[in-house]
Amino acid sequence: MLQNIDISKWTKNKKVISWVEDKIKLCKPDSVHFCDGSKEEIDSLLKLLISQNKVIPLNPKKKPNSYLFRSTVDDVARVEERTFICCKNEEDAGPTNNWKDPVEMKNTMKDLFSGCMHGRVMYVIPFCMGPLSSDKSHIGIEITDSAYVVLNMNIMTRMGKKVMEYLDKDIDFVPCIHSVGKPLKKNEKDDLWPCNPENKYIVHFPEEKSIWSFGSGYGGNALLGKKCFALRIASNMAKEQSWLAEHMLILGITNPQGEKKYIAAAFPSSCGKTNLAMLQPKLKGWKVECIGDDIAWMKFGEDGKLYAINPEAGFFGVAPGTSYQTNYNAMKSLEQNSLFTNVALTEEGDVWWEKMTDKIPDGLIDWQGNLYDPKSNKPAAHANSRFTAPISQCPVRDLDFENPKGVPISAIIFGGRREDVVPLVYESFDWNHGVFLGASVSSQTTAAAKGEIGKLRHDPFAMLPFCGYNMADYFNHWLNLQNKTQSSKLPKIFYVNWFKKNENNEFIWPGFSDNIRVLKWIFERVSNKVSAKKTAIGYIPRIEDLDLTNLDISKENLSKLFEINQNLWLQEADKLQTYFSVFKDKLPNEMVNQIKSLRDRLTKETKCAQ
Ligand code: OXD
Ligand code: MN
Repeated sequence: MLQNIDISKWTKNKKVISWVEDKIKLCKPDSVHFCDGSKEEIDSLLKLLISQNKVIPLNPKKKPNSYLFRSTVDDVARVEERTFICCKNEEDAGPTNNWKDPVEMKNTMKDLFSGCMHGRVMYVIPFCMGPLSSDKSHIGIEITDSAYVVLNMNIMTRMGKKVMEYLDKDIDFVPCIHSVGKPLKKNEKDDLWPCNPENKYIVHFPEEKSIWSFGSGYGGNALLGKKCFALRIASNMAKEQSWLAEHMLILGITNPQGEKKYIAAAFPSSCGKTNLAMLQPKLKGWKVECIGDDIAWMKFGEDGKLYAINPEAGFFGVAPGTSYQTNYNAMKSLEQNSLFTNVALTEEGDVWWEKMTDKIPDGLIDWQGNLYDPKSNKPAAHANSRFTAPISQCPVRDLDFENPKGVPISAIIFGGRREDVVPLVYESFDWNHGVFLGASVSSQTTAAAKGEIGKLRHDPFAMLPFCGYNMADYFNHWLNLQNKTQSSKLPKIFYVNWFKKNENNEFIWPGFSDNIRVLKWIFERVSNKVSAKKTAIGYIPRIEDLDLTNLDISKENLSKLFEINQNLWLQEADKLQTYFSVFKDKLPNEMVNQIKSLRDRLTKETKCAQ
């Protein structure tokens, strides 16, 4: 039994002291470790994990200071059906979230966490989401019994000693507690990837702004700074304080004349945010630089513009599909000091995943640790396998990444994975219409969350799994932002779809580096340099304004890319109306008006696209 831990030696913040004391009493760990984020600390954790066979060091000649973890088969993705928003009124969580009464859920949590760290070390991780000196940043403390979480949080957040001076100043913090949910009896041998698949709970208390996560050691379920704090809890903070916490990448784009603009873009999980955030432009003279690939916090500056920071410090990217051809900068970012989860291992002690190279290396070990049989029809790396790499290693990291002011956002892009209906790019008529475009995002599902893959689902603002309150109130929050500033200061809103297919089931648009052609049009639209064609769904590019230099694309494919099929769009409007009906009378009237206007425009304009 653990006794006499003097937490006041670690911090003077009374709220922190009593919270940590309380959690020690509840979880009953064998020991407590206050993380300082030093290299020595990280090295000794790795040494411990290596001695326990819980991690595989990669060949330092291939991937210096990098490590491979393998989870169990039942702990490979976010678990949306086990994710809960616990506020007093069920209506405040809304129909798209799983709601539970906070008092009941707190009791359930206390029961589960009681003694859950027996035989384990409790790690206490102070962390900052966003640059340390920024007034847009927020602090959290994660208590966890997983060393894997500590190692990942060390890359994904600013953590350890550097956060303590802020905590000591009595700054408020978001308390986050996590356990793999597998207490050890005396002399019981630990699992290589301890977890408790039958009892997973990812729980948020938005009113008190706290997070409790139990049973899973994986990604967004366990690294609580990411989806739980930076999106679900932060979206509540943002609603209360008139800012935005969004599932968006942030990139800087510079034209050949040296003018620079910043763009934020929201796509559902595993739809190419990381690729877009650091793309290598095909067009000469254009440059893209990366601020972030997953989350944006945007607050109004004194000049009335929206300024964005990336609350994270690392990439927790989907590995399969990433290659030097498709995302050179991501590959460079993960060449060293990186962690890998559920990827395959080569004979040389390097990592591999599907589409990294054309040829599958011989003698691969798959993500479950077995010799890989390429004829098995199974992937060698899990479809949701990940790399964790520091943003500081990204060759195109934007110089303003650490700027405490953030960067001014000129355009916001929404998008999804749609084989048909939705054109390559279109622009909203105004802010209300832009909010409607965000609300109408739908996409085919991917392996990022447990469940069926390839099914079309509505995912408003790509925030369906991440909005920590009633989505209808969230639509309203977005609509109301226009009252906080002049409309000329607000970003313009666009919608893109890289995934349209032709009759032969082939992708029409090459995507990746060629997406610069679309970004260029957006850049020129926000600079008022090009006009556009008005259609029933929004403004689309005039073909002569889309830079197609050196792109081999047929006329038929091009017109398919921008086709606006009246019938399909009317069906789209019907589906959206049915989807919106789940919000009942909470749905802002403006959304109803937008559907009606869309229908009116579609029926008036018989021929929109050509
Ligand atoms: C992620 C996700 O991990 O969206 O970023 O699932
Ligand atoms: Mn994401």
